[in-house]
Amino acid sequence: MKLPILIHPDPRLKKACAPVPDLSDDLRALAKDMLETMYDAPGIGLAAPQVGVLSRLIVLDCQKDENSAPRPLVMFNPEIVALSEDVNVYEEGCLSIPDQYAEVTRPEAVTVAWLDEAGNPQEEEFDGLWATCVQHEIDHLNGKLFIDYLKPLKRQMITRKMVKLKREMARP
Ligand code: GNR
Ligand code: NI
Repeated sequence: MKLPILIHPDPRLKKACAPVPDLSDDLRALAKDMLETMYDAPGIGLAAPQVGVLSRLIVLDCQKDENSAPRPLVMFNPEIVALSEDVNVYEEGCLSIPDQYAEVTRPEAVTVAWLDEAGNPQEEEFDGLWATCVQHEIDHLNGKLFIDYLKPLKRQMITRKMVKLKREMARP
């Protein structure tokens, strides 16, 4: 089932999310719906708060090359356990901030620990777009958006555009 994505500004996108204490069938079903919503958008990642659920759950698939097999990842309670000194600049976007893009500097590589859908602990190092995306998603779990890295004036400009967009979307 495809889920509606919250658009910034929304108080739910500013909240720190709670760790998932136990995996349940409901949470697994939510992860499946989030993947469907992400692929449909289309996007390369999605965090639970973007669909109004304040739990530490993200999904991602940065395999954007048409020829390679998809690699959907579901991460419960993801944590960055190591990061590189080297940084990378990526032009980021966000499904909660449609059609707005800006360069963000982040560590080039990160090691992430998480629980998979079966509840098994996983750990993997990511680089390139995967590293950027997983950091962007974990930021969502801490109430942080990519525009929070921008200068206040640029952030304000984007927020005003989103307020206007939401007003237009709400009009009959
Ligand atoms: O689809 C998305 N693309 C993207 C591009 C560059 C850096 C981060 C991202 S994540 C984004 C989907 C999204 O909003 N996830 O929270
Ligand atoms: Ni996002």
